[in-house]
Amino acid sequence: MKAVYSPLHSRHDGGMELHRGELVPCYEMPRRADYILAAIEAAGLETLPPRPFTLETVLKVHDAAFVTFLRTAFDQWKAIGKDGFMLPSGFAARSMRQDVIPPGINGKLGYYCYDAGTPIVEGTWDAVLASAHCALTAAALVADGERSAYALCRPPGHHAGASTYGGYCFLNNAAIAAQYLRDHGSARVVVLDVDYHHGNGTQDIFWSREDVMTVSVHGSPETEYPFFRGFADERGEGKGEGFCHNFPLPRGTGWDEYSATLDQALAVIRDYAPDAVVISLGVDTYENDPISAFTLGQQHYPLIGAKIATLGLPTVFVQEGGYAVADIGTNVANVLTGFEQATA
Ligand code: OKP
Ligand code: ZN
Repeated sequence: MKAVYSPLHSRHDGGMELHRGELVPCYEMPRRADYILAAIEAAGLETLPPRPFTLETVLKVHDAAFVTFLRTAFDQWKAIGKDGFMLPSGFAARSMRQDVIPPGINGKLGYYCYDAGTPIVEGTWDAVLASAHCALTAAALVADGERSAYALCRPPGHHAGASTYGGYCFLNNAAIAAQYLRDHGSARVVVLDVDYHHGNGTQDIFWSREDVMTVSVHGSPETEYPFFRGFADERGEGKGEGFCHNFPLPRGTGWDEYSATLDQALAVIRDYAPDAVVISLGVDTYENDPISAFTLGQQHYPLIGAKIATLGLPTVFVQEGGYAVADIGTNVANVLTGFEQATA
């Protein structure tokens, strides 16, 4: 399997997040990608740089004003004499107006962002765009006939909605990959999200669409981030009704329950009979993950890859979460090699 990687990810660094009432360095840090790169190279994957792309596909899944905001936010921050990292200090929550986009940067942050854990620094846009280009390149490889490809995306993307960001995510790399596949020969695409956290951004983007099904297996929003999405009764709307499937699981879930649930998710995907699948690949389901509470061990990640391979579909893997930094590379490489061995 080919892997796509850009060193520009490291431009997104230096931010702090509000975590349980304290400002702490972000769990989503550049070293994550360094460990993944080392592990996939050791596992024998060939690594390519991303190709250049226009914003065409990005603008099919994200609002244009939102993309402009992400591109120019730090410049506006500097224009008011600030530096460092930007976090919002007020949100457009219930009872607040959603129809007025604040002209100032502090208002804009709260309008587009929905948590206090997703800082923007000077290099964030460069990293975000490179991350999206990694996903697009992996999708292009698969659209051009590769059985599978892996995008080492950082920052991650699955919490980014059509016009919202949060959860360390800015542009939705998996949604962008899915849209690219739709535009290059796949009539039906599924995004299967196996990150510990619900893929609320991906669900938002495809909520009213029947051509891209979203399926997510995750820690229950009753106790886990993003708290307000990811319940089992969310099924899509309009033309998209019935094309969204959520499988929330309680804290403490281990391999037996997890694998049985993944089997159910795969059965839903088979029924839909897609032409391609995008995997939002988070490995924060790992027992040692510092912000998650499933109990999967290292030995389970090849099995996840092998299960995904049973779909027999062109497959784009897009990196999402995983914060047990020292083991993240091993766990990612294990999914990919498990997939390849089951395919061969
Ligand atoms: C991103 B991904 C605590 C606030 C919540 C957000 C977790 C985002 C996970 N500081 N942090 O799905 O792995
Ligand atoms: Zn996650």
